[in-house]
Amino acid sequence: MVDYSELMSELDELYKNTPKHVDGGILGSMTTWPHRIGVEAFLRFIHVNGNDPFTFRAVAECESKLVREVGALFNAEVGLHTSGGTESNILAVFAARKAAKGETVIAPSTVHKSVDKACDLMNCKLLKIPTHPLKPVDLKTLEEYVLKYKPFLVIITAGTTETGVVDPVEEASELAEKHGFLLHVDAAYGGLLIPFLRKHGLIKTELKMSSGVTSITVDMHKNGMAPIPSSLLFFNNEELKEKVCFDMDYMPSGKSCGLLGTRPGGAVVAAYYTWRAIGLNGYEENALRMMRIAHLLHSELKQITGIEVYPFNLPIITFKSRRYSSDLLLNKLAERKLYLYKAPSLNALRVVIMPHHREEHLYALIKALRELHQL
Ligand code: 0PR
Repeated sequence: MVDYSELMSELDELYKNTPKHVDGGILGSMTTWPHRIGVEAFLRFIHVNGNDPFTFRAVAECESKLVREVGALFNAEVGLHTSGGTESNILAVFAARKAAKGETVIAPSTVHKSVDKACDLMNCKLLKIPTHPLKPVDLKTLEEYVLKYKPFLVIITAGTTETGVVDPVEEASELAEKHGFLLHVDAAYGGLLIPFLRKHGLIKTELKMSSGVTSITVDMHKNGMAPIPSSLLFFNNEELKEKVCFDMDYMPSGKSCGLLGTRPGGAVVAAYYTWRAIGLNGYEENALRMMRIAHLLHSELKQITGIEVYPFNLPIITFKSRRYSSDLLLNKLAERKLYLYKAPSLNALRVVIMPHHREEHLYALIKALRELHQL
Protein backbone atom coordinates (compact mmCIF):
# COMPACT_ATOMS: atom_id res chain seq x y z
CA MET A 1 0.00 0.00 0.00
CA VAL A 2 1.30 3.44 -0.88
CA ASP A 3 1.43 5.69 2.12
CA TYR A 4 -0.04 9.00 0.95
CA SER A 5 1.02 10.82 4.06
CA GLU A 6 4.60 9.81 3.41
CA LEU A 7 4.31 11.15 -0.13
CA MET A 8 2.80 14.35 1.19
CA SER A 9 5.65 14.87 3.64
CA GLU A 10 8.11 14.25 0.84
CA LEU A 11 6.27 16.85 -1.25
CA ASP A 12 6.29 19.31 1.65
CA GLU A 13 10.04 18.86 1.96
CA LEU A 14 10.59 19.38 -1.77
CA TYR A 15 8.44 22.50 -1.68
CA LYS A 16 10.20 23.86 1.37
CA ASN A 17 13.58 23.54 -0.31
CA THR A 18 12.48 25.20 -3.54
CA PRO A 19 13.16 28.94 -3.90
CA LYS A 20 10.00 31.04 -3.97
CA HIS A 21 9.47 34.43 -5.52
CA VAL A 22 7.89 35.80 -2.37
CA ASP A 23 11.21 35.25 -0.55
CA GLY A 24 12.76 37.75 -2.92
CA GLY A 25 15.83 35.73 -3.89
CA ILE A 26 14.72 34.92 -7.43
CA LEU A 27 16.22 37.94 -9.12
CA GLY A 28 17.36 36.83 -12.55
CA SER A 29 14.40 34.86 -13.84
CA MET A 30 11.60 36.34 -15.91
CA THR A 31 9.09 34.33 -13.92
CA THR A 32 6.92 35.69 -11.13
CA TRP A 33 4.54 34.53 -8.42
CA PRO A 34 1.25 33.97 -10.23
CA HIS A 35 -1.83 35.91 -9.18
CA ARG A 36 -3.95 33.93 -6.72
CA ILE A 37 -7.06 34.20 -8.93
CA GLY A 38 -5.05 32.66 -11.72
CA VAL A 39 -3.93 29.83 -9.44
CA GLU A 40 -7.52 29.23 -8.37
CA ALA A 41 -8.71 29.23 -11.99
CA PHE A 42 -5.95 26.80 -12.97
CA LEU A 43 -6.88 24.40 -10.16
CA ARG A 44 -10.55 24.43 -11.12
CA PHE A 45 -9.78 23.71 -14.75
CA ILE A 46 -6.85 21.36 -14.13
CA HIS A 47 -8.76 18.53 -15.87
CA VAL A 48 -9.44 20.43 -19.05
CA ASN A 49 -7.78 19.77 -22.40
CA GLY A 50 -7.20 23.10 -24.11
CA ASN A 51 -7.04 21.27 -27.42
CA ASP A 52 -10.74 20.43 -27.23
CA PRO A 53 -12.76 23.63 -27.34
CA PHE A 54 -15.87 21.63 -28.29
CA THR A 55 -16.14 19.65 -25.05
CA PHE A 56 -14.53 22.36 -22.94
CA ARG A 57 -16.20 25.51 -24.18
CA ALA A 58 -14.89 27.56 -21.26
CA VAL A 59 -11.39 27.35 -22.71
CA ALA A 60 -12.47 28.56 -26.13
CA GLU A 61 -14.42 31.42 -24.56
CA CYS A 62 -11.55 32.49 -22.32
CA GLU A 63 -9.07 32.27 -25.19
CA SER A 64 -11.11 34.47 -27.48
CA LYS A 65 -11.78 37.05 -24.74
CA LEU A 66 -8.11 37.07 -23.79
CA VAL A 67 -7.03 37.58 -27.40
CA ARG A 68 -9.58 40.36 -27.87
CA GLU A 69 -8.87 42.19 -24.61
CA VAL A 70 -5.08 41.90 -24.48
CA GLY A 71 -4.92 42.38 -28.25
CA ALA A 72 -6.69 45.75 -27.87
CA LEU A 73 -3.50 47.07 -26.25
CA PHE A 74 -1.69 46.47 -29.52
CA ASN A 75 -4.49 47.03 -32.07
CA ALA A 76 -4.46 43.28 -32.68
CA GLU A 77 -7.63 41.26 -33.19
CA VAL A 78 -6.47 37.81 -34.24
CA GLY A 79 -4.39 35.43 -32.14
CA LEU A 80 -4.07 32.32 -30.05
CA HIS A 81 -2.88 31.17 -26.65
CA THR A 82 0.34 29.16 -26.58
CA SER A 83 2.59 27.56 -23.99
CA GLY A 84 5.16 30.36 -23.93
CA GLY A 85 7.38 32.74 -25.82
CA THR A 86 9.25 29.86 -27.42
CA GLU A 87 6.11 28.29 -28.89
CA SER A 88 4.82 31.69 -30.01
CA ASN A 89 8.09 32.51 -31.77
CA ILE A 90 8.30 29.07 -33.40
CA LEU A 91 4.74 29.44 -34.69
CA ALA A 92 5.43 32.98 -35.96
CA VAL A 93 8.35 31.68 -38.02
CA PHE A 94 6.29 28.69 -39.19
CA ALA A 95 3.34 30.87 -40.31
CA ALA A 96 5.66 33.30 -42.10
CA ARG A 97 7.48 30.47 -43.81
CA LYS A 98 4.20 29.08 -45.13
CA ALA A 99 2.93 32.50 -46.17
CA ALA A 100 6.04 33.74 -47.95
CA LYS A 101 8.64 32.08 -50.12
CA GLY A 102 12.29 32.08 -49.10
CA GLU A 103 14.49 30.59 -46.50
CA THR A 104 16.33 33.52 -44.93
CA VAL A 105 15.35 35.10 -41.63
CA ILE A 106 17.13 38.23 -40.42
CA ALA A 107 17.29 39.33 -36.79
CA PRO A 108 19.56 41.47 -34.63
CA SER A 109 22.07 39.40 -32.64
CA THR A 110 20.12 40.33 -29.50
CA VAL A 111 17.20 38.11 -30.52
CA HIS A 112 16.08 35.38 -28.11
CA LYS A 113 17.46 31.85 -28.55
CA SER A 114 13.99 30.51 -29.28
CA VAL A 115 14.37 32.08 -32.73
CA ASP A 116 17.53 30.01 -33.32
CA LYS A 117 15.50 27.02 -32.21
CA ALA A 118 12.65 27.91 -34.60
CA CYS A 119 15.02 28.30 -37.53
CA ASP A 120 16.79 25.08 -36.67
CA LEU A 121 13.48 23.22 -36.58
CA MET A 122 12.31 24.72 -39.86
CA ASN A 123 15.58 24.55 -41.65
CA CYS A 124 15.74 28.25 -42.40
CA LYS A 125 18.85 30.34 -42.53
CA LEU A 126 19.05 32.79 -39.63
CA LEU A 127 21.29 35.76 -40.34
CA LYS A 128 22.09 37.90 -37.35
CA ILE A 129 22.90 41.58 -37.56
CA PRO A 130 25.71 42.28 -35.08
CA THR A 131 24.03 44.56 -32.57
CA HIS A 132 25.40 46.00 -29.37
CA PRO A 133 23.48 44.42 -26.45
CA LEU A 134 22.64 47.86 -25.04
CA LYS A 135 21.37 49.29 -28.33
CA PRO A 136 18.40 48.72 -30.60
CA VAL A 137 19.07 47.39 -34.07
CA ASP A 138 20.45 50.01 -36.45
CA LEU A 139 17.84 50.71 -39.12
CA LYS A 140 20.30 51.54 -41.86
CA THR A 141 22.12 48.25 -41.33
CA LEU A 142 18.79 46.42 -41.21
CA GLU A 143 17.82 47.91 -44.57
CA GLU A 144 21.19 46.97 -46.05
CA TYR A 145 20.80 43.39 -44.85
CA VAL A 146 17.28 43.24 -46.25
CA LEU A 147 18.40 44.49 -49.68
CA LYS A 148 21.35 42.13 -49.73
CA TYR A 149 19.85 38.92 -48.34
CA LYS A 150 16.13 39.29 -49.23
CA PRO A 151 14.67 37.63 -46.13
CA PHE A 152 11.08 36.37 -46.04
CA LEU A 153 10.98 37.37 -42.37
CA VAL A 154 12.64 39.88 -40.05
CA ILE A 155 12.35 39.42 -36.29
CA ILE A 156 12.93 42.25 -33.86
CA THR A 157 12.49 42.36 -30.09
CA ALA A 158 10.52 44.71 -27.89
CA GLY A 159 12.38 44.08 -24.64
CA THR A 160 15.45 41.91 -25.24
CA THR A 161 16.20 39.00 -22.94
CA GLU A 162 19.53 40.20 -21.63
CA THR A 163 19.10 43.96 -21.37
CA GLY A 164 15.47 44.91 -22.13
CA VAL A 165 16.32 46.96 -25.21
CA VAL A 166 13.35 47.87 -27.42
CA ASP A 167 13.98 47.67 -31.16
CA PRO A 168 12.34 50.38 -33.34
CA VAL A 169 8.98 48.77 -34.13
CA GLU A 170 7.36 51.61 -36.14
CA GLU A 171 10.41 52.19 -38.33
CA ALA A 172 10.94 48.48 -38.95
CA SER A 173 7.26 48.23 -39.86
CA GLU A 174 7.73 50.97 -42.47
CA LEU A 175 10.72 49.10 -43.88
CA ALA A 176 8.63 45.93 -44.04
CA GLU A 177 6.01 47.72 -46.13
CA LYS A 178 8.64 49.32 -48.34
CA HIS A 179 10.56 46.10 -49.05
CA GLY A 180 7.83 43.50 -48.71
CA PHE A 181 9.18 41.27 -45.94
CA LEU A 182 7.16 39.90 -43.05
CA LEU A 183 7.93 41.28 -39.60
CA HIS A 184 7.60 39.47 -36.30
CA VAL A 185 7.94 41.42 -33.04
CA ASP A 186 9.00 39.37 -30.02
CA ALA A 187 7.45 41.24 -27.09
CA ALA A 188 7.41 38.14 -24.86
CA TYR A 189 9.00 40.14 -22.07
CA GLY A 190 8.13 43.75 -22.99
CA GLY A 191 4.54 43.31 -24.20
CA LEU A 192 2.88 43.95 -20.87
CA LEU A 193 5.23 46.78 -19.91
CA ILE A 194 5.70 48.94 -22.98
CA PRO A 195 2.11 50.20 -23.51
CA PHE A 196 1.92 51.29 -19.86
CA LEU A 197 5.34 52.88 -19.68
CA ARG A 198 4.73 54.67 -22.96
CA LYS A 199 1.62 56.26 -21.50
CA HIS A 200 3.91 57.90 -18.93
CA GLY A 201 6.53 58.93 -21.46
CA LEU A 202 9.03 56.38 -20.09
CA ILE A 203 9.32 54.51 -23.41
CA LYS A 204 9.06 56.12 -26.82
CA THR A 205 8.31 53.10 -28.97
CA GLU A 206 4.73 52.34 -29.87
CA LEU A 207 4.13 48.61 -29.88
CA LYS A 208 1.24 47.87 -32.19
CA MET A 209 0.04 45.74 -35.05
CA SER A 210 0.64 48.40 -37.66
CA SER A 211 0.26 47.45 -41.31
CA GLY A 212 3.89 46.35 -41.67
CA VAL A 213 3.84 44.09 -38.59
CA THR A 214 2.88 40.47 -39.23
CA SER A 215 2.85 38.99 -35.74
CA ILE A 216 3.59 39.82 -32.09
CA THR A 217 4.49 37.54 -29.17
CA VAL A 218 3.30 38.66 -25.72
CA ASP A 219 3.87 36.37 -22.74
CA MET A 220 1.24 36.18 -20.05
CA HIS A 221 3.49 34.15 -17.71
CA LYS A 222 6.08 36.90 -17.49
CA ASN A 223 4.80 40.40 -16.74
CA GLY A 224 1.21 39.18 -17.19
CA MET A 225 1.51 37.30 -13.84
CA ALA A 226 -0.41 34.31 -15.18
CA PRO A 227 0.64 30.81 -14.12
CA ILE A 228 3.10 29.02 -16.45
CA PRO A 229 2.57 28.06 -19.32
CA SER A 230 1.03 31.08 -20.98
CA SER A 231 1.73 33.29 -23.98
CA LEU A 232 -0.25 34.97 -26.73
CA LEU A 233 0.67 35.10 -30.38
CA PHE A 234 -1.10 37.79 -32.39
CA PHE A 235 -1.34 37.79 -36.18
CA ASN A 236 -2.36 40.65 -38.41
CA ASN A 237 -4.92 38.54 -40.26
CA GLU A 238 -6.95 35.33 -40.04
CA GLU A 239 -5.19 33.62 -42.95
CA LEU A 240 -1.88 33.80 -41.12
CA LYS A 241 -3.41 32.32 -38.01
CA GLU A 242 -4.89 29.48 -40.08
CA LYS A 243 -1.33 28.56 -41.08
CA VAL A 244 -0.66 27.38 -37.52
CA CYS A 245 -3.85 25.29 -37.39
CA PHE A 246 -3.73 21.64 -38.43
CA ASP A 247 -6.30 19.11 -39.53
CA MET A 248 -7.47 16.91 -36.66
CA ASP A 249 -10.47 15.20 -38.21
CA TYR A 250 -11.33 12.94 -35.28
CA MET A 251 -11.82 15.91 -32.97
CA PRO A 252 -15.19 17.62 -32.83
CA SER A 253 -13.57 20.95 -33.69
CA GLY A 254 -11.81 19.30 -36.66
CA LYS A 255 -8.56 21.14 -36.10
CA SER A 256 -5.86 21.91 -33.63
CA CYS A 257 -3.97 25.19 -33.53
CA GLY A 258 -0.43 25.53 -32.19
CA LEU A 259 2.35 23.05 -31.52
CA LEU A 260 0.87 21.04 -28.69
CA GLY A 261 -1.83 18.42 -28.82
CA THR A 262 -3.41 17.90 -25.45
CA ARG A 263 -2.58 21.02 -23.50
CA PRO A 264 -3.36 22.66 -20.15
CA GLY A 265 -6.75 24.32 -20.69
CA GLY A 266 -6.45 25.51 -17.10
CA ALA A 267 -3.61 27.78 -18.19
CA VAL A 268 -5.88 29.59 -20.65
CA VAL A 269 -8.65 30.11 -18.09
CA ALA A 270 -6.03 31.15 -15.54
CA ALA A 271 -4.45 33.68 -17.90
CA TYR A 272 -7.81 35.26 -18.65
CA TYR A 273 -8.86 35.55 -15.00
CA THR A 274 -5.43 36.84 -14.01
CA TRP A 275 -5.77 39.50 -16.68
CA ARG A 276 -9.21 40.44 -15.33
CA ALA A 277 -8.06 40.38 -11.70
CA ILE A 278 -5.12 42.70 -12.28
CA GLY A 279 -6.82 44.96 -14.81
CA LEU A 280 -5.28 47.74 -16.86
CA ASN A 281 -4.71 49.92 -13.80
CA GLY A 282 -2.97 47.08 -11.99
CA TYR A 283 -0.61 46.40 -14.91
CA GLU A 284 0.14 50.10 -15.14
CA GLU A 285 0.92 50.33 -11.42
CA ASN A 286 3.10 47.21 -11.65
CA ALA A 287 5.08 48.61 -14.57
CA LEU A 288 5.67 51.94 -12.80
CA ARG A 289 6.65 50.26 -9.53
CA MET A 290 9.06 47.93 -11.34
CA MET A 291 10.71 50.91 -13.03
CA ARG A 292 11.02 52.71 -9.68
CA ILE A 293 12.69 49.67 -8.12
CA ALA A 294 14.98 49.35 -11.16
CA HIS A 295 16.08 52.99 -10.72
CA LEU A 296 16.72 52.37 -7.05
CA LEU A 297 18.83 49.29 -7.73
CA HIS A 298 20.68 51.07 -10.52
CA SER A 299 21.62 54.05 -8.38
CA GLU A 300 22.65 51.85 -5.42
CA LEU A 301 24.85 49.62 -7.59
CA LYS A 302 26.47 52.68 -9.11
CA GLN A 303 27.75 53.61 -5.68
CA ILE A 304 29.48 50.30 -5.04
CA THR A 305 33.16 50.51 -5.88
CA GLY A 306 34.08 47.54 -8.01
CA ILE A 307 30.76 47.33 -9.81
CA GLU A 308 29.98 48.64 -13.25
CA VAL A 309 26.28 49.01 -13.93
CA TYR A 310 24.85 49.49 -17.43
CA PRO A 311 22.06 51.83 -18.56
CA PHE A 312 18.55 50.36 -18.83
CA ASN A 313 15.19 51.03 -20.54
CA LEU A 314 12.92 48.35 -19.13
CA PRO A 315 13.35 47.02 -15.57
CA ILE A 316 16.32 44.76 -16.31
CA ILE A 317 19.55 45.80 -14.62
CA THR A 318 22.84 44.40 -15.90
CA PHE A 319 26.10 44.87 -14.07
CA LYS A 320 29.59 43.53 -13.90
CA SER A 321 32.06 43.13 -11.08
CA ARG A 322 35.64 44.23 -11.47
CA ARG A 323 36.64 41.83 -8.73
CA TYR A 324 34.84 38.58 -9.61
CA SER A 325 34.11 36.82 -12.87
CA SER A 326 30.39 36.56 -13.68
CA ASP A 327 30.38 32.84 -12.90
CA LEU A 328 32.09 33.27 -9.56
CA LEU A 329 29.83 36.13 -8.51
CA LEU A 330 26.74 34.20 -9.66
CA ASN A 331 27.77 31.32 -7.39
CA LYS A 332 28.72 33.55 -4.46
CA LEU A 333 25.30 35.18 -4.63
CA ALA A 334 23.53 31.82 -5.00
CA GLU A 335 25.24 30.71 -1.75
CA ARG A 336 23.33 33.59 -0.15
CA LYS A 337 20.11 32.44 -1.83
CA LEU A 338 20.21 35.30 -4.33
CA TYR A 339 19.62 33.80 -7.75
CA LEU A 340 20.69 35.92 -10.72
CA TYR A 341 21.11 35.09 -14.43
CA LYS A 342 23.97 35.82 -16.77
CA ALA A 343 23.97 38.41 -19.56
CA PRO A 344 26.61 36.62 -21.67
CA SER A 345 26.84 39.29 -24.38
CA LEU A 346 28.12 41.77 -21.78
CA ASN A 347 29.90 39.16 -19.71
CA ALA A 348 27.74 40.53 -16.90
CA LEU A 349 24.94 39.51 -14.55
CA ARG A 350 21.26 40.30 -14.98
CA VAL A 351 18.54 41.23 -12.50
CA VAL A 352 15.01 41.26 -13.87
CA ILE A 353 12.63 43.23 -11.67
CA MET A 354 9.33 41.38 -11.85
CA PRO A 355 5.86 42.26 -10.53
CA HIS A 356 6.36 40.48 -7.20
CA HIS A 357 9.51 42.41 -6.28
CA ARG A 358 9.57 44.90 -3.44
CA GLU A 359 12.35 47.30 -2.48
CA GLU A 360 13.50 45.11 0.43
CA HIS A 361 14.24 42.22 -1.97
CA LEU A 362 16.74 44.42 -3.74
CA TYR A 363 18.32 45.63 -0.53
CA ALA A 364 19.34 42.04 0.26
CA LEU A 365 21.21 41.95 -3.05
CA ILE A 366 22.74 45.39 -2.54
CA LYS A 367 23.94 44.40 0.93
CA ALA A 368 25.51 41.18 -0.37
CA LEU A 369 27.25 42.99 -3.23
CA ARG A 370 28.56 45.66 -0.86
CA GLU A 371 29.98 43.00 1.43
CA LEU A 372 31.56 41.09 -1.43
CA HIS A 373 33.20 44.27 -2.72
CA GLN A 374 34.47 45.62 0.59
CA LEU A 375 38.21 46.08 0.69
N1 0PR B 1 11.47 35.95 -26.13
C1 0PR B 1 12.11 36.68 -25.20
C2 0PR B 1 12.47 38.10 -25.50
C3 0PR B 1 12.43 36.09 -23.95
O1 0PR B 1 13.12 36.79 -23.04
C4 0PR B 1 12.06 34.75 -23.72
C5 0PR B 1 12.33 34.06 -22.41
C6 0PR B 1 11.38 34.05 -24.73
C7 0PR B 1 11.09 34.68 -25.91
C8 0PR B 1 10.97 32.62 -24.54
O2 0PR B 1 9.94 32.54 -23.64
P1 0PR B 1 9.56 31.19 -22.88
O3 0PR B 1 10.67 30.90 -21.92
O4 0PR B 1 8.27 31.53 -22.27
O5 0PR B 1 9.43 30.13 -23.91
N2 0PR B 1 13.31 34.46 -21.60
C9 0PR B 1 13.31 33.97 -20.25
C10 0PR B 1 14.46 34.56 -19.48
O6 0PR B 1 15.35 35.12 -20.10
C11 0PR B 1 13.29 32.47 -20.08
C12 0PR B 1 14.38 31.75 -20.66
C13 0PR B 1 15.66 31.80 -20.17
C14 0PR B 1 14.09 30.94 -21.72
C15 0PR B 1 16.65 31.09 -20.78
C16 0PR B 1 15.06 30.24 -22.34
C17 0PR B 1 16.35 30.33 -21.89
O7 0PR B 1 17.35 29.65 -22.54
O8 0PR B 1 14.42 34.49 -18.27
